Amino acid sequence: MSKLIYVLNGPNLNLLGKRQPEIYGSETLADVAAKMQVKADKLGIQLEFFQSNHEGALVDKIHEARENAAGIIINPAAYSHTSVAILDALNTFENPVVEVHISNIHKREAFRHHSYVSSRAEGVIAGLGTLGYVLALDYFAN
Ligand code: DHK
Repeated sequence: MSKLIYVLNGPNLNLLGKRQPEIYGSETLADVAAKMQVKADKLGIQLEFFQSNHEGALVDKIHEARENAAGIIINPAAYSHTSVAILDALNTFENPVVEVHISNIHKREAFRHHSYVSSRAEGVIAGLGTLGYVLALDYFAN
């Protein structure tokens, strides 16, 4: 059976493509999902996509991932910088986690420089635009 990877996106990423395109680019989240799916098909990986603007909904999805996912690719968005709840949920997940940020959070405001999730993630990809999500799939293929 092929590996199942959960791709989780946090608040405001439903507006990708419309929201501050000078920072986050012009692709929509559906475009990102489509290009990840093309890559995942080549790698024999199955994907489950989920986006929510709600912290608890993301926690619930991480709990679901505990039951069946071989890994998680997560862009927690603003919750990266605030959410102990998402960190705690990821700490209950036993398989690898890759954190993705579209922008380089270290080049931006100081409050974005710290991510709670980074202390749990096997790796962090930041600043490579939406390519970061596709590169995270390569990690899981290896
Ligand atoms: C997305 C967000 O929505 C911000 O809150 C983060 C992240 C950065 C990104 O670059 O993908 O600070």
